[in-house]
Amino acid sequence: MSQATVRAGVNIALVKYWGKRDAAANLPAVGSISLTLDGLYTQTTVCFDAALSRDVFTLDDTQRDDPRVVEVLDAVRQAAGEIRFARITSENHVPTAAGLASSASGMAALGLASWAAAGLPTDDPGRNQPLVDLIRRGSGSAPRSLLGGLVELDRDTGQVQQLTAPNDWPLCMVVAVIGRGEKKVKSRPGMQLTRDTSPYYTAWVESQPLDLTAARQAIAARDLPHLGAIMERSTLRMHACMLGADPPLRYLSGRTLDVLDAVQAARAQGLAAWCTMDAGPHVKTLCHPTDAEAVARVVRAVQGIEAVRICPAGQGAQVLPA
Ligand code: 2P0
Repeated sequence: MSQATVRAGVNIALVKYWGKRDAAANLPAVGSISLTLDGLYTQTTVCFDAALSRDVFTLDDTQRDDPRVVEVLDAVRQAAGEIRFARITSENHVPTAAGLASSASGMAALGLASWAAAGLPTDDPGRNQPLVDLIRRGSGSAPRSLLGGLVELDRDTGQVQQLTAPNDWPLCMVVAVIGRGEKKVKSRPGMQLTRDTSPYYTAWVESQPLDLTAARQAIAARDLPHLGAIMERSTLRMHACMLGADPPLRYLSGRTLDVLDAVQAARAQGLAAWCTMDAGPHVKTLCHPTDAEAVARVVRAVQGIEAVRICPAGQGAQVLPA
C-alpha cells in the first residue's frame, strides 16, 4: 500500500514541556504528562506517488512549504527504502498555530500516515521508538498524541507511556478559544529565547521532576483536585519562566486571565475545575465529564470568548480503514 490516512487527537500538557536539551535532535529538557482529547484532531492522508518530483503538502486547502514535513518524510523514506515523493493532504479540526497544539496532532498524524503509507508496521505505534523519534523531530509534544488518555513522555529515553486509558479515568477538558490569530512567536524560537535569556529557566528545568512525581502519584490515586492543582502550578511556572525572557514572551491575554478568575471563583464555590494554557491565549479547563457543562457555562459567561468546546479524553492516533 502506498497511501494511508491517520486521525490524531490534540494533546494538552498537564505537566508542561518547555525547553530543549538538544535543539538539533529536538530532545526535551523536561519530561511531560498530557491528556489526549477527542473532538479536536488532525486528519492526514499521505500518498507516495512516482509521478511527483517533490513532496506536495496541502494544509486546509492551502499548499504550504514546511521543512519539518519534508524532514519527517525523508526519515520515513530512509527507514522504508522508499524513493518516491509524497502528496500530503492535511485537515486541522482545530485553530492552527494559536496554542491549541495543532502541531502535535499534525506531526503525529503525518508521521504515522507516512509510516503506514510506506508499508512499515503500525501496530502499537507508541512502542515503535524509531517512529516516536521521527515524530518528535517534527514536534516535541507530538509523540504524546500517539497514545490515548493520560500519557507521559520521558525526558531521558524519549519514550511515551500511557498512564491511564480514556475509560480508566474519564476526564474532560473544556476548551475556551480566545481569538483565532496565529501566535506571534512559535514554540521553537520561543523555547530558545527562554533558555537563552530567562533567569528563571534553570529553576523551571530543575523543579519539573518534582511536578512529574507528584502528578504520577495523583494519577495513580485518581485524585483530580491534586492533579488539577499540579497542572495549574506547572502552567503558571512555565509562563513565569517565559515572562522572564528578554524580550518577555507573553502568550496570555487579558481575556485569558478573565477565564482564570471565573474558573477560580467557581472553584471556590465547589466546582472541581482547573485551568491550563499553552503557547497561546486559550484556556483549557480540566474537570470530570459530569462537571463539563457547568464549567462551559462559567467560561461562556466571560466576555470575548470565541468558542467553547467540551472535549473528553480521547484515543491515540488511528490509521483509518482504506
Ligand atoms: C506542551 N507546548 O507540553 C508545551 C506547553 C506549548 C506549551 O509542546 O519545538 O510544537 O516542535 O518541540 O511541541 C508546543 O511545542 O514544540 C508545546 P517543538 P511543540 O504541550
